Amino acid sequence: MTNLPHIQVFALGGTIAMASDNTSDANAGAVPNLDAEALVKAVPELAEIADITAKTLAVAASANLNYSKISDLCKQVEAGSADGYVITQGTDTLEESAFLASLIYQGDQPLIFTGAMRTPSQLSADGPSNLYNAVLTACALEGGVYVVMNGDIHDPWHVRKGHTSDVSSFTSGEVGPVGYLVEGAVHLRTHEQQAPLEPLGSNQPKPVALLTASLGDDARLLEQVIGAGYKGLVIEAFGAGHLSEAWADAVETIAQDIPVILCSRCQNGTVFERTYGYKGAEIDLMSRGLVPAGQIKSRKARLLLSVLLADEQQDWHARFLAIKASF
Ligand code: DAS
Repeated sequence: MTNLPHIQVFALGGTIAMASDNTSDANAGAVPNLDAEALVKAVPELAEIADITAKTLAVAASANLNYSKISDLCKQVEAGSADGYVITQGTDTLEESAFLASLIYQGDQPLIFTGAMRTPSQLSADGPSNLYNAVLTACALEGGVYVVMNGDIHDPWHVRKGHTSDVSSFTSGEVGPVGYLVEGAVHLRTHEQQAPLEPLGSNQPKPVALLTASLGDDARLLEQVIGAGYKGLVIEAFGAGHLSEAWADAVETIAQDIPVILCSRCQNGTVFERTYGYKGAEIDLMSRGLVPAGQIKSRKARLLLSVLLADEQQDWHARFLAIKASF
């Protein structure tokens, strides 16, 4: 027993836990194969700041994570007795896992997601420092869900992976990170995190499609959405929320059956609601039943809608608008 905080590390795989499985083939490539114990053992400095326990929940590339894995993770954390939790996973979907956790996690202890842009065997691997910083953050904070990468602390509602290889790939767009780590100390600026949604119980999130508008596309894929069984649709529209006339017509039909959220394929900015009046622009699309997402970005809007639709007794639209207004 020490007086150090107890931090539980849960590993889900990803580049931070990847090495080649094939010693005879130099070109075989990295695969997830390191467990949570190995990740912790590789950073002996952790023993100076926390009493760590480590458990492997998955050894996966993050493209294979899904709602049930993140939901199981949140349940394990809620049932645990550690002072804080660090989740290691692949960076490809880290922004979505952390966001989903921020919607459904009902616990009081901090839940810190991290990963690595470089495998442990690459020069200047960033996994060890990211893990160390994530544990420091879990020790310092009193609650909340955050992403710690490259010395920055991000709110899951804003964070995104913006570069395929740079260690500073994770940014929070116009709002910036909520904090940073330097000289072993956590600096967090005053900010308010969105509260989690009400517990889902046995309700399951509904399938929601995400489609991106692109120049000259004739909407034939869009027309398949309803037949494919989706219960909601998020559109990444051009600019401030604009579609071609062909897409506007197709989407109107879809919006008669299922919720359709209007996002932008731009990285930054708010979806407009009252500026452009041509066919396919935001005013027209709203009159056809589309719901503009404000500043909520498409991948987050998709997960949010999917979870809101889980509870069929509640009005998803009113809840979406309230969240959008508070964001
Ligand atoms: N691109 C890898 C990563 O950064 C793989 C993954 O996301 O699992 O972790």
